[in-house]
Amino acid sequence: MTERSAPPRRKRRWLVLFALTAALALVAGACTAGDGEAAGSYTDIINERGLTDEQVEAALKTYVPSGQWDEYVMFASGGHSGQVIAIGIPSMRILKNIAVFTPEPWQGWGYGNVEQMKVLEAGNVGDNQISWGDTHHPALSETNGDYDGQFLFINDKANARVAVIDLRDWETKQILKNPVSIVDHGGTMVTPNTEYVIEGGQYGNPLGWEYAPLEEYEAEYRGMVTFWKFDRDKGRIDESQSFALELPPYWQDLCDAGKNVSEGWVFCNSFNVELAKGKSVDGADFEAGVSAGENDYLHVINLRKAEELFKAGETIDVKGFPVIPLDKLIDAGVLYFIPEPKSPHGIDISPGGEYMVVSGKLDPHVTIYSFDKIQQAIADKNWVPDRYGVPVLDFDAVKEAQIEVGLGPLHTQFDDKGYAYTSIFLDSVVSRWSLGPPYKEGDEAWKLVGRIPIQYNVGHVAAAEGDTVSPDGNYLVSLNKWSIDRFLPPGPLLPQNLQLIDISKEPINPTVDVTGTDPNGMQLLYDMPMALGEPHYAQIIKADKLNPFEIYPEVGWDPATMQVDPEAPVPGNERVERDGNTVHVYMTAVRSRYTPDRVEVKKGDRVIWHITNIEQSLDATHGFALPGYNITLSLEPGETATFEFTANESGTFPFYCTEFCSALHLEMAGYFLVQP
Ligand code: RUQ
Ligand code: CUA
Repeated sequence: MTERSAPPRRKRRWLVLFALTAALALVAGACTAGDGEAAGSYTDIINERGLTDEQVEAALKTYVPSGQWDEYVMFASGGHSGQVIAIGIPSMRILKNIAVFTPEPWQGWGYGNVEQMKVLEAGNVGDNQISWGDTHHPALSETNGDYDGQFLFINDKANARVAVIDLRDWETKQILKNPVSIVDHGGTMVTPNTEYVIEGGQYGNPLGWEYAPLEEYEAEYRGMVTFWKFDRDKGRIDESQSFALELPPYWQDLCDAGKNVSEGWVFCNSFNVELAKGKSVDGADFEAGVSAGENDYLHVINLRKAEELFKAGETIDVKGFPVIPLDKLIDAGVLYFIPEPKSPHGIDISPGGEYMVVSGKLDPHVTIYSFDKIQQAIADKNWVPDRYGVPVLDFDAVKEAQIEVGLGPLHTQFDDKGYAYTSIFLDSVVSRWSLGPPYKEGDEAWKLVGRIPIQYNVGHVAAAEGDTVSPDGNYLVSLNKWSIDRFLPPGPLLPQNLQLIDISKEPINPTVDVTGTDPNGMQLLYDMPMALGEPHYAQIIKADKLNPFEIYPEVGWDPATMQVDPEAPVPGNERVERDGNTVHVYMTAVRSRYTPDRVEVKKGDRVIWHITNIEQSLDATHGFALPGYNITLSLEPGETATFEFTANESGTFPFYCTEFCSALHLEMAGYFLVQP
């Protein structure tokens, strides 16, 4: 086997910056002076392609030369694909589609590998196998409110499930089905030290989604938020330490965890305080019924007190899962509401935890609440109870500011300069506005300072580390729902459009007009078609915080346990053993052969097949495909895997390696023979 040296480990940001500066200088020279040998050719290219100065600048800011790495990695939800998509920034190159809720053949995810099948099967609903997900909100693990690069969580809205991905190998390790709700939305978010992974609900259902007619909505239906306890040492959610809260059947939407001054509190918005039941019951469809009222409620949750109730056993049992009932939450001061104007969406906490920002989908403002004022209103008992008895805090007492940002505001991110960025769906812009003290003081506070057009209909925005305690600024990605005319049309199903925006510069003017567009210092850099599903949210982490394995640490590594499997086949102990009607295969893979390369069984035998890739070279991955049996594996260097099946079809089945691993890759094959 040939060895090759590993490329340098550290990200070479200074190199990229140097290359960028040098290239800019060259182009500047080419455009202005027009002299020098190479200079003329740049001008020719620019002229031939008809590029403007701004387009050239955008190209230079996003170009990452061959062999160099991106400064940031964005983990975007994969929407309907049920996966997570990792994208380098600023190049916008896809690095990996991490298989999560949906079987994925290249990674061999869910095609026979016993440990992977267990992870996927844990996400089944009753007897129904669920082989897709609607991923919405990825959440990187945090330490002291900052991304630590260790784990990634993601929810499946369609079936109310959460998954845990280990960022040592970027593989899914755990999937959990929420026992309380059949649909979720407000997940996943983490508390500042990843003690809990938050999963909020969405459409109300009776607890455990038992049957109840819609006429009994008010009495029988409920909302929920679940707190999954994360065990960082094990790298798994600990179900036995997890619990949920019973909430009124207002459609809980997004959640965010408090941080710094508001650590220990959790905030979730909602949008069916009207308790609309649909046309069949109310005479009004959900669209009209759910948006009929002036206000919905921001849910303010004291997580520490909720945890105390859980530990004291103040719970009811729903499908074997502990749920703290609503009356106990009210009595113990766990739950408060705050009115939110006009079909709210989004809840985002400022970096220092002082402010809670919500948007009204039908209101042109963002509304900002103060955590101090919320605490004061609670202390003053400045509330009236809602129909379920939950205290509704006085809006004016807790409001800090309202800023007009445009039509259809949704989600907000933050930068390092005291600005917030709100996606504006209907106007198709991202609005930049300034925060109040301690970020900006006096006249500079609470002001709209920029509106950059995007193409088109933005949902979430993601800024570099833009929801942590220390945002980076630099870049923002607008995750647009419609692309319309941006790309060559691949038939009527168009890709989503992820647009990269430079937010590193200060605004030029102090204020802008809310009816117009004025990027005012922001610059659109790049359009990336996303053709795998609808990425909802994304998080952008500095690449040098990630420290993945280059190869598995030892030969025989089991990614399920993140340890060496003592039973893993290794060179010298390869064999085929029969035990009654069960045949055990112990196989190794290395360039360019399987040992053994012939396995013979009888029809009806149970086959338990172990393979170790004994390679220790970077990127020396082997595949394993068994035709006719729906089995495909990806065996990364050092990895061991086991698959099981019943040899129910007799015949001759050549198996082969599916990764072009060497010059003799086609020879990496063997025969599986099933005697009739
Ligand atoms: S929210 S539809 Cu993230 Cu705007 Cu889900
Ligand atoms: Cu191993 Cu191709």
